Amino acid sequence: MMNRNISQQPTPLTGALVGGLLAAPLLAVFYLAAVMIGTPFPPFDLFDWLARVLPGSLIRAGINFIVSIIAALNLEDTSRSAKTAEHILAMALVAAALVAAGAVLFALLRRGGSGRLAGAAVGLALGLPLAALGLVINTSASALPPISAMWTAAVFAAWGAACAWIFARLSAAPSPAAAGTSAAVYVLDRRRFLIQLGGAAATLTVAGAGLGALLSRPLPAGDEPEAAAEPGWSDANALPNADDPLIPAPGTRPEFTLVRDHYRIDVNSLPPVLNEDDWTLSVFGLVDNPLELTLADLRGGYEPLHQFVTLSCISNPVGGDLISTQRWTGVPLRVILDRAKPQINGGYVRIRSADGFDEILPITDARQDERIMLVYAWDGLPLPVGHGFPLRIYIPNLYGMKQPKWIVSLEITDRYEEGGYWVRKGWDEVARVKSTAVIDTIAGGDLIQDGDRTLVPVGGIAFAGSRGISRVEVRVNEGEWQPAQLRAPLSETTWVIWRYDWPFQAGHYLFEVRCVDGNGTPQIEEPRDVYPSGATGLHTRRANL
Ligand SMILES: Nc1nc2c(c(=O)[nH]1)N[C@H]1C(S)=C(S)[C@@H](COP(=O)(O)O)O[C@H]1N2
Ligand SMILES: [Mo]
Repeated sequence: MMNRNISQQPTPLTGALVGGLLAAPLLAVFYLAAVMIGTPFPPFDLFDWLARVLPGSLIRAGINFIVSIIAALNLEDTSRSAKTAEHILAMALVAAALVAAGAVLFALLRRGGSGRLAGAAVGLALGLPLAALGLVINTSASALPPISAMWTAAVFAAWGAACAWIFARLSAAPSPAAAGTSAAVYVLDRRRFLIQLGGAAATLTVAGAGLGALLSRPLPAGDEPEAAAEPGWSDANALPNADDPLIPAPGTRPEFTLVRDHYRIDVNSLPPVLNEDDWTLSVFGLVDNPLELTLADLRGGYEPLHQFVTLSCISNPVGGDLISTQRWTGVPLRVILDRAKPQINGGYVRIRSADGFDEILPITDARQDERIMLVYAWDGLPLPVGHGFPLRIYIPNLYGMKQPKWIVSLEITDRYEEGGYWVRKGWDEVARVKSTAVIDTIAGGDLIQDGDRTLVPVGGIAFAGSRGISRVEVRVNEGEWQPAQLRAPLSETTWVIWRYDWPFQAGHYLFEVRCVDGNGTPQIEEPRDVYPSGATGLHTRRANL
């Protein structure tokens, strides 16, 4: 036994550094295994679990924080950028936990005891809960659950053992060459070792992550259509309003959103991957005829209903990009309910999803509104994984938060008990779409000569759920409100494209837009935040013409 002063032993601070250095290769190894053998990526499981158990106010603050950064950085695609930010946050969280664990481990080791064992124990203290979380919450991994759990625990144990080995290496007497020389040399040796360690960790990380990216595609983002080779409905068909003479102002967003461009919002780091072969829709509860329907039953057994649908997230700010329009195909919920034969007239359908998400819908809504449907296709193709494969619901007039994806069951019940996932976190129980109009473009580069007048095309969208839009008005520099022209919408439940050709005069201008819904109700002009009921207010844009 060497007689060594405890002050020569690495401190908890060094432990924090070592723990953090080794966090990077640990993440890389998890990533590599995730893309190669389909094991879970534990940071995402931790993040998804936190998203479910933390109070709504905290989640909201987090989302606001991410969205404001995305806005400040002027990033293009909010839902994709937000997901990336969440992924980075998830990894940072685990890295921070490993920094703390490294400090704890070194503090323990300074007190003596078996290094490797203590290392593995501290590693497992993190690894075992994360392995358990993976078993409970992960819906995207394809590896067998026991293998996934053992893998997660083993990698964390290995991290701890490696930290302990480094502690021992740092505590060891200086090399023979340095023996007998000053403490400064000893410190230097330590420093060199730590730098080498950093280099090795970086190399391992880059190699692991690079290999993962090379060998396989990156972790599925979930928004790529499965059968990208297959043409969609819109590749072969004209849109129903193709002959409308009103051409959108140049720069207006596409009226029909490509599937790959559709915004995507859900509470999962990676979308649940459900296998068509072992998926069924269970319809149970207060019914005479419980059902277990396969996807083939739903596709083949009922007359398909096609609807053009604009879906908006309740978190979409006025003028935001969390709103898209697609062609949805499915079976009216009423038809399925009729087959299941509810034993009650009133009551509710509790819709449950593979990711633990849920919502509740009055049965009378489904009975009265044939447009409420169980959806299995977008643009004539199976739903992409990220958008709810194999089954989601469409409920006109409501924000996306009320419309579960990845549905696994419908329970017919006479008890409301509590609202759905986001309602329990404080969002509006009804979540009816607020009427809003948005200026997409003031096309100063596309001036129109109209006799002796020059016009600037101004245009955008207006949306009021299934209430439709009857009027859009624009005003410039707080002058008179002027009516815009409306293009025929793709359906009664989609957004409307509007256009206003403004008589051009050079200068600096403020453009504002507002709308009136199909019932004649004007939009709310007062600016309100997205929380709790959806954003309201006038959309404005400045232009230097
Ligand atoms: N199972 C499940 N369904 C869900 C969600 C979810 O997190 N899990 N998010 C909802 C929200 S908040 C919105 S806005 C829409 C978005 O659908 P999209 O991603 O296909 O655009 O899905 C809804 N359905
Ligand atoms: Mo949403």
